[in-house]
Parts: sequence; structure tokens; C-alpha cells
Amino acid sequence: MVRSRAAVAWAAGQPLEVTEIDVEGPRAGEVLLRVVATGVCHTDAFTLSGADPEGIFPAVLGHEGGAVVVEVGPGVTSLAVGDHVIPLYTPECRSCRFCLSGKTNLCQAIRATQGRGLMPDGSSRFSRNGQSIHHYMGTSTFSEYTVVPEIAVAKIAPEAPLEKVCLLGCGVTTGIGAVLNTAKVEPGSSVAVFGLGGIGLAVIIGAVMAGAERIIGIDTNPDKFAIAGQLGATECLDPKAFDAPIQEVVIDRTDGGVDYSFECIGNVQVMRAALECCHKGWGESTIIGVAGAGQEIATRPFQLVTGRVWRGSAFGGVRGRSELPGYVDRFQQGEIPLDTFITHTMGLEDINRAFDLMHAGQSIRSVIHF
Ligand code: NAD
Ligand code: DAO
Ligand code: ZN
Repeated sequence: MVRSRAAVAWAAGQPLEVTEIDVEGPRAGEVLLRVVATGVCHTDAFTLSGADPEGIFPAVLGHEGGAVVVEVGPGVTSLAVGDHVIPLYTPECRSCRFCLSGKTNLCQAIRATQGRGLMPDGSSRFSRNGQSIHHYMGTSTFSEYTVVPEIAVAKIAPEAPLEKVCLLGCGVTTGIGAVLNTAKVEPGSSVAVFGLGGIGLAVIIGAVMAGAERIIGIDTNPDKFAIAGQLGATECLDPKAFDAPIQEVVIDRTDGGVDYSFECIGNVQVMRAALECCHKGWGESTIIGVAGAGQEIATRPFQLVTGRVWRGSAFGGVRGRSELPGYVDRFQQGEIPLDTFITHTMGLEDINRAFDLMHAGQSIRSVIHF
């Protein structure tokens, strides 16, 4: 058992409490990690707000971590003490039907227990004064020490700065992967990106990597436009500045619509606009944003009959153990400008400020240093 500083979500809608918790050591097939740094993603805020149908409390949130292995449980073979790692909310067991299909990154090996905020054996490693605290997304990176299954850990180059590459544990990889793996954007394409937070900006990086010719950034907060332009957006639009619906504005400016669009907000009306701004006959829209519980998307079916395609992407379609180390290497080679995303850094004691900054639209990513 180790004592760990952690930010605990006791109930929906309440600030996190920074406190000390007890973390039990790893059981079979598990590892104990010391988290060096963690990003704060919109999804953490979504769960904390109570809008997440899978949200369970009390819990240690956080899923964008950079960490070091400090203890391995019985039977662990692919990791050793001292390894630098990124925990994976989308594991990769390499033996379930989903992993073996070669068609998806959605490994299901531990899905049931992970969704219930528990380790694969059905129990929790976190507690305070004997009260059990749930895990979150199988990662719980808002704790200095966390326990994760071996299959949910990507081992990365030890030289990579964990306080930066932690962002590859979710947002940045999700955006780039959605472009390269899910949509498979081709050179010369036109792309519309709805929402210019961490995910949308990463989509812009992916679109540049893919050789897109025109990249249209769309956000209701024009403060996001400067960074979007710096990363490669060729123009930016604020939907509030137009009388016409944004899909019509995009169609007018692109000779009939874009080749690819990405929804990076979690707003079902915007998801519709993102589909409908795609070009008739071939335009494809990828949903990345996570909408609130019970919400539904709608469009006229004729939009699909006439050749537009609607897709979705989770963690950018990336198989974490196999592919995430390559993203870290691409960062090291200067291809992924993570520094641009890190607008704020702070200690764990200030983590609630990271949520305030996000809600106020003033940050891209806050990184918490332990
Ligand atoms: P964020 O809050 O940092 O960014 C959202 C952006 O959307 C903000 O810039 C905001 O101004 C803008 N916006 C809000 N309403 C808008 C509107 N009506 N029109 C245009 N712009 C609008 O969030 P983020 O961290 O970038 O995450 C974005 C979404 O992606 C969230 O829903 C998150 O849960 C989801 N997400 C999905 C995955 C996945 O694997 N599918 C992974 C991570 C995050
Ligand atoms: O396999 O059914 C499943 C769930 C996989 C979880 C994928 C999560 C992607 C979206 C959540 C946002 C992550 C920060
Ligand atoms: Zn699997």
C-alpha cells in the first residue's frame, strides 16, 4: 500500500478534492505507476459535470498521463520497473475478437470492469479511510500513484519528456489518428474542423500531415483562431458572424462542400452541420466529440443517399501499445508540436483552476505536474 496525493471527484458537479488516498499494490497482470504529469481533457470535465452516462463517483479521474513503472504484479512480462509509459484508456490485449479482427482499436478484454470503474478482477485499488474510490477510464491519472492493467500501458522512449508526451495519451493522438486512420484524408483534400480545442487543433496537425490543401477551422471562440492558423488552418470561421447556417457558408466557400469534416465538440447540432457541409457524392464526416447522455444525431437520410458518409472515431483508431510509441517518436522528431497545446502548467493543488480555464475557453491544455 502506498500513500498518494490525488484529486478525488466525490460527486458530480463538485470541485475535485486534493487529498491523500491509499493505493494498493498491483495484483496479477497489473502495474503500479508513478504519474509524473497529466493533461486535463474536456472528457474529464464532462464526467465531472454529471452528463456522462458512465460517470461513477467517488472516482479518481484523469486519462492523459505520462508515468514511470514503479512495481509490476505477478505475471507481467512486457513491462519492468523504470519503464516510461503512457496509460491507455483503450487497451490492447492482442487476443480478444476485437483486437484479432484487425478492424478496430476497441479492445474489449477489460471493457466491462473498466466501465464500472474497477480493475479487471472487479475490485478497486483506491481508498481513503477504508472507503473505496473508483477508477476512471482504466487510467485515473489524477493520482500520483495509480494501478493499471499491463494491457493498458504503452511503453515509450525513455528520453521523451513525460510532462509533454502525456498529451499523446488522449487528445493529440485522437485528433491526428482520426485524420490518418479513420478518415484517411488524401493529399490535396479540403477539410473542415468544427471546434478548435485540443482535439480540433490536433485534427489540423493531422490534416497537414496528410497533405490537405485547404483546412477550415470553425469555432464560436475567435480567440482560438491564432493557434489554429499557426498549426496550419488556412482560414477560420466564427459561425456567429454569419446569418446563414455554417454548413451553407462552408458549401458556398468550397464549391459544393468539403471532402472531409471533423466534429470536435460533442454538440449534436454541430454534428449535423459537419455532415451537411460535406461534398455531395463523396464527402465524409467523422464525429470525435462525445455528446451528453441521451442525445441523438439527426439529418435527412437523403444526405447519405447522395453519397455523404458519417463515421466516428475513438482514440483516433490508434492501437495504443503498438502505435502510440511511434507518435512519441514523431514528437521527438519535431513532427507534433505539443508545446503549442500546453497553455498552462500547474501543481496538483491547483487542478480545479485547470477546469475553470477550460470552461472559460482560456486554455487548450493545462498540464498538471506532480
Ligand atoms: P475543448 O472544450 O477544449 O474544445 C471544444 C471547442 O469547441 C472550444 O474551442 C469551443 O469554443 C468550441 N465550441 C463549442 N461550441 C461550439 C459550437 N457550437 N460551434 C463551434 N465551436 C464550438 O474540448 P476538447 O478537449 O478539444 O474535446 C472536444 C470533444 O472531443 C469533447 O466532446 C471530448 O469529450 C471529445 N473527445 C473525444 C475523444 C474520442 O476518442 N472520440 C477523445 C478525447 C476527447
Ligand atoms: O469499447 O465500448 C467501448 C468503449 C471504448 C471507449 C472509447 C472512448 C472514446 C471516447 C471517449 C473520450 C475519451 C477521452
Ligand atoms: Zn483486445
